[in-house]
Amino acid sequence: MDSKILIIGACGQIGSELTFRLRQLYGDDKVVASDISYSNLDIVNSGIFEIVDAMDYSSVKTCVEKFNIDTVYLMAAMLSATGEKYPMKAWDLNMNSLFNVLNLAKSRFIKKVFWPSSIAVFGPSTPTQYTPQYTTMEPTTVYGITKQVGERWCEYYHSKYDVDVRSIRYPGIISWKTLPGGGTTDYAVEIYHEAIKYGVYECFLKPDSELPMMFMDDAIKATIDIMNAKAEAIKIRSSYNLAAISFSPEEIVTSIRKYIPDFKVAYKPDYRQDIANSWPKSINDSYARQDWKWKHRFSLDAITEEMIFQLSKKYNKSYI
Ligand code: VAH
Repeated sequence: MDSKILIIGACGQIGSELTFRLRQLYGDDKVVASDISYSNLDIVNSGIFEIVDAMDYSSVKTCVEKFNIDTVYLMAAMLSATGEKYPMKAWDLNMNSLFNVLNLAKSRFIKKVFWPSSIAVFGPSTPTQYTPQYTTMEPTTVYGITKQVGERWCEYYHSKYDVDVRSIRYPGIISWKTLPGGGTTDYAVEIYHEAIKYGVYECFLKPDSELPMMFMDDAIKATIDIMNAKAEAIKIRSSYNLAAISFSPEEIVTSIRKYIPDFKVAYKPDYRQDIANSWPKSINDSYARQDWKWKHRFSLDAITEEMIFQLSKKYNKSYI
């Protein structure tokens, strides 16, 4: 049987769009989507789908052997906001899933691994503007701690066991197909849906909370580009800084009002404000641009145009 790609966490915000893109690139029969439940029927009903418990080594190994998997994209994780509500569950899911996949690669059941890190690895003592690849990293969220420790384990498995694991520190990601779950940057997705549906939104961050962000199409391209790069081009085996744009809630509101002039927003910061305050405002991703020729495409206004266009169709509204 030809070797195949496995996406673990395929029902999630990034996992679902990554699954569709990989199927487009390599064929439906070369891509196995998996998750802990049938939570995204678009994914479940559009190709090979398996229930896999990322925290259970034998569950992952059974799927890898059943489909002759050689490449794994591990997209299952508990994100920053939910992780603060359930710290031990976040640690268990985010770490055990990584160890399971790294150990399968160490034992040569699989050849290549993608594992997502995040700008959440940075903390309040990190320089906030144009945050460098190498700098102080004192994350104050459980999610950020799991990503910082996970990066160290990825680098260790590469240097000690020659595991070909590649990683990106994702910024906040904006998409229209699948709602995100449990993140601090989720406001930047919710705001478009609420603007189109109701013309009003209650934002859980302050208007000037600038954060690094990226459109999903850019994130998917970066993910596939780093995995397709020659091994010798990947000089950083912890995780690469990756950036596109940075904006604040008030800037995204200004962009949306170009299509929905009377869009109204109320700002009611909650516990996620403290998380946002601990993260950088912008990221220096020069190593990714240098090592594997990364460059982003979507500006804030281009993101808004695409989000308004697609969500107007989804909700049968006519803003474009
Ligand atoms: C979160 N969307 O908000 C994720 C991401 C940089 C943020 O890691 O937790």
